[in-house]
Amino acid sequence: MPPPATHPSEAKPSLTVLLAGPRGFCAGVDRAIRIVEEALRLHGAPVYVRHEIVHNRYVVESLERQGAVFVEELDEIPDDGRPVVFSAHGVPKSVPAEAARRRLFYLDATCPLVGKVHREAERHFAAGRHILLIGHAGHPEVIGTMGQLPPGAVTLVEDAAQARRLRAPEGRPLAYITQTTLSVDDTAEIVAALRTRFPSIAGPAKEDICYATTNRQAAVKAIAPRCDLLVVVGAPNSSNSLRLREVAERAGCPRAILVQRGAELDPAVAEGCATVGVTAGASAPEALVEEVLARLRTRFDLCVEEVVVREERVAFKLPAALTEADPAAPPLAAATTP
Ligand code: 0K2
Ligand code: SF4
Repeated sequence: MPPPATHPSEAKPSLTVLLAGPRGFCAGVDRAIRIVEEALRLHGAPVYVRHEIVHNRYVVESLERQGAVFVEELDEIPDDGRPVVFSAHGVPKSVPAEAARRRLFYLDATCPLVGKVHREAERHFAAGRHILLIGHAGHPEVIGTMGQLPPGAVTLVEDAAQARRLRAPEGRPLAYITQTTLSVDDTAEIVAALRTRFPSIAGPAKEDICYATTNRQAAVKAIAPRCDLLVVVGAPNSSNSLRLREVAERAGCPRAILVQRGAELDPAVAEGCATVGVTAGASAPEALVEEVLARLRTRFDLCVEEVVVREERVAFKLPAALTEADPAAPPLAAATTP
């Protein structure tokens, strides 16, 4: 039997969707989630996790269903011998110190690229330098990085205006380090301001923004000028996701919005648009991108095109405490340098 004819008035308007690539999970997020899952598999529930393992409610709630218990501080955890995992964003040195004092079994899911910044900070401090950390006040990664060193060793610099009026300690050499999830362009401006004021300041070649943050921003820049609207899938407390929304608007997209998942998106927002861009922060699973596309399909006939600006082949090993605990565990992807 031929399919029923569609009345022209019932046809959905067409909408082109440009999917940014890369988008979504990075190697550090993938590793952090696998650490919690492996800890649950090897040790059973509950496994405590200090802070959201990554800034995404869907991820947190799915781990909770498997037996993870999320806390903000170690004093919320009983001395019951259960494992505790530190989140991907890193922790001040006082946290593993307190865990060791209480003889807790802890697993550190700090991204190795955040750990690299911690070691840079320690190296500068050992060389007698005062450290300027470019980052956002109150963010857990900033708290963790500042907490690698004694109070007063690190000064936070949040923007170029602060860099221009900064009063550095007299007679001390300076160094700068950065949060890993910043805006590439804003950070370049801050670094330029610091280098102008302090020409001998030590630091990385550019900044410490990670490969994943850099690539996701580059992908958004590539599609933003072609889009009438850009949807970022990510959480309001996710630094790298918030940066993607800013990058989209600065790169020429008239409107960019952040949604946590499909249900949050009113598809009417795309009414009158010819092209909508979609991306996802490093902590947002692809299932949530699929939800957003499904939501748009309720109102539009989608033509989806993926625009990939860079391939990523980065993977990080799990901590030895997990891999060596179970010789039957499947082999893990070898770590590669970004
Ligand atoms: O972007 P944020 O640092 O706020 O963190 P998430 O959204 O959880 O993304 C993972 C990055 C963690 C460390 O860099
Ligand atoms: Fe690591 Fe970058 Fe991912 Fe953060 S965003 S977890 S630094 S790879």
